[in-house]
Amino acid sequence: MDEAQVAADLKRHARLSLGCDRLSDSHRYLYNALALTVRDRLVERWRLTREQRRHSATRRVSYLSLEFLMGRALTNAVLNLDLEQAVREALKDYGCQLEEVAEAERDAGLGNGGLGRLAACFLDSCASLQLPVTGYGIRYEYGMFHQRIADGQQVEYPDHWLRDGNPWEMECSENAVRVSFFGRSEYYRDRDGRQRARWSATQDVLAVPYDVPIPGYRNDTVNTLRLWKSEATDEFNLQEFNAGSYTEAVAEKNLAEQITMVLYPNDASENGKELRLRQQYFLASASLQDVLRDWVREHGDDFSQFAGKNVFQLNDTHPTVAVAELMRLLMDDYLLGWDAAWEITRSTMAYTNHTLLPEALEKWSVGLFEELLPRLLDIIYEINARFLALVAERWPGDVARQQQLSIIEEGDHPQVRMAHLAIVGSYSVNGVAALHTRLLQQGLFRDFYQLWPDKFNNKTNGVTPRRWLAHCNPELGELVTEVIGDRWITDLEDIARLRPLADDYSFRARWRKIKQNNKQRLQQLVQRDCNVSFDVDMLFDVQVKRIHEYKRQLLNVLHIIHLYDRVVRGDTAGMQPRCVLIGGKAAPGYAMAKTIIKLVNNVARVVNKDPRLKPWLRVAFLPNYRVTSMEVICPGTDLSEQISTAGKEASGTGNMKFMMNGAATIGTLDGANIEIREAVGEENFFLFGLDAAAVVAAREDYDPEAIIAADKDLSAVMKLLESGHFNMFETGIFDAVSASIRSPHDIWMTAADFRSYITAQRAAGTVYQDRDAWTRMSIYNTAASGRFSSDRTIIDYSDDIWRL
Ligand code: 7GP
Repeated sequence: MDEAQVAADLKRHARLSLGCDRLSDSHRYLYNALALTVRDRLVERWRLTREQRRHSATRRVSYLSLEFLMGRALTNAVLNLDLEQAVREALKDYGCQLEEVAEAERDAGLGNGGLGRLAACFLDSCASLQLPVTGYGIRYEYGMFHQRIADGQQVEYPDHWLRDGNPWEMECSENAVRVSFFGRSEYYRDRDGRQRARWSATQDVLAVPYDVPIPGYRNDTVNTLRLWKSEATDEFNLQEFNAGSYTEAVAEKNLAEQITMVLYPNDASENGKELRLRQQYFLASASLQDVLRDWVREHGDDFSQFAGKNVFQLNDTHPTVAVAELMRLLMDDYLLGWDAAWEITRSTMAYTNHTLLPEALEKWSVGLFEELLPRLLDIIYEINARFLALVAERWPGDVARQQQLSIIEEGDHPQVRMAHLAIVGSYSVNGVAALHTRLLQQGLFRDFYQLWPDKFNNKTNGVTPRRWLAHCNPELGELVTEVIGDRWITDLEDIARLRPLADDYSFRARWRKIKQNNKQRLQQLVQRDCNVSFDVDMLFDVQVKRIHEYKRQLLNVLHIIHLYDRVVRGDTAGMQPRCVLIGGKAAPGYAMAKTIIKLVNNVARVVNKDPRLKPWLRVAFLPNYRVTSMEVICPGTDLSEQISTAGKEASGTGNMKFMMNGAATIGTLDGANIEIREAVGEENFFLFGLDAAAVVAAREDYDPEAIIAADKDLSAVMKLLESGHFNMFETGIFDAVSASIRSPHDIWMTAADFRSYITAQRAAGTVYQDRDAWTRMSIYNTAASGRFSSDRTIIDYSDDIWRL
């Protein structure tokens, strides 16, 4: 029935909503008409979901995140609403495939990497589990930059993703709120003689919400992602206009709109820029005001039940100023006393940490805070004073301990430590994989853990099996459904039932055929975007993720150079031919990461143009890696590279997507790799390298020069790298790279893990040559991926932290 209706709606939207009569020229119009057709089916369910929630007594969760890396929405909605048949049918009238039309959608790239994509997977799981969770984020006008490669180097282009409009957002200007900056704190006594504070002489901007529907999987639930856009307030220009300063007035408007103009493209590194702090406060304040306004609408100004009905999950420290902002709103606007406000704050805030890297731990200069958010700094000081009194009680006379734990880092340039504010102001602190949480407890947040052991908990990450298997790998998904039913889509643990089928010859053959088809798709992408010919009969070895030294793309390159060296020397006995794909963006200011991209490209050029290498090795760097490329990459991958220095990758989530799609992992004992290996069994995982404890121990007297000298393969690789073989007319460009490998201070320990990495790579190549053994391993990986569904993660959050 809906089939005819979808077709009719599509026509109507094309004609009436978009006013176009020729759709054939570009898929753009057709895409828009289809998006509106699908959206119609979301809107009613959306309203009903909101309606039901209003009348339910359960707690609601606000997931606060500066990043939501959503990717495309159309195909996801089509899958979750079960509209595929109807849509395909309707598109026949236009002689179009759904896949072609879907290509017209730009990725919503409102995030950098793992942290932002995790937030997106969480939203899908919350809606699919019908949990009352609202995402709160920023509607960046420019998302993650577009990466092009010119002469082997990364060049950044702005991503004006909203240029052609966004059919998935609904502006709700009636729910706009004001957010203040600058000004000063003022203290006064109210009529009852109580001391009160207010923030005066502020400069305000408007926060306007844009709501994005988040459909659950075939369950009629539609949750909300509310993204805030900054705008100038209406009165902003009155005085200036009256004074005749038209241009100044308009300039001020720009200033207000700057706040949500661009996503900061730094992954796991903090950056200290004033505009970034403005973004953080803007999100925190607007979202809290939104929740409080809803509360007051229902309950008046009685906040006694508020904490039982609300949770704010802070996605890393980025939105942590919310701790102080909730205190301010409750005290200054709703006139609660400190103790009542604090009780509410510390029982509604929960904090997730996503990294141990010290450079990513946010600190804001006290001076900046004082200027931009004076009232909030007052509150932070007060929180800190009370907290330090507690520390003094617990460890009497231990001044050093007080300094270590203080929210304020003293010194010539005092700083606000946002992680400390997050821990002190919340009732739950979680890491994102077992090892990561342990390292938080024993290392980074040790003293806090001693103080409040019960606050700390682990929530191992997961990814949504809808996007990351059902949607991106339909052939495999259908095979799985054919043999075990479709329950896995909403209960991924059920996919374990595939395991025995690994013994079935004909099942293995079908499995292999699907992998070949997916490799074909990937091969086409690489041909189109890299102009490199991959061969689907070779092993596809893939590393895609942000470029960072700790992730050690460099170690991967050393392996490539080693293979090159072997082939050139004629040492190819037993060698497995492979195609290596590397992709990812470097933060624009991260010179070493950019040099690594250049190195990958230069090595690829030398390898690919040498006819001797053709039967053995092909190398490509994929430009502009993003969610949509991963949807083609992970189904077509044989070997997943998860090779970070142990103790540095908090969890990893790409590792889970590859596993789900039947890739084997070569990896270190880091992040969720450890749990992946446990789940699939050590015989189905290519382990190498030092573990986290050994990394720390080895650092004591680390001597990479000695390691290089003792290893003739590594010596040969270094020699090639340093001879200029990969940078003939670009003298010296890789000096910093080789210097870092040779440095006794190389904290990434690249040389230390080289030998065991090469050995593990050889083992993987050998297993691959036994097609049946490899296919079994592939099936086992998919079958063991049940734990890594974000549904499981969200159920854990819901049970232990949110208590929904
Ligand atoms: C990432 C971690 O690096 C990654 O290991 C983890 O899987 C992911 O978060 C999700 O938990 N961190 C970031 O993307 C990031 O920006 C800085 O961290 C705070």
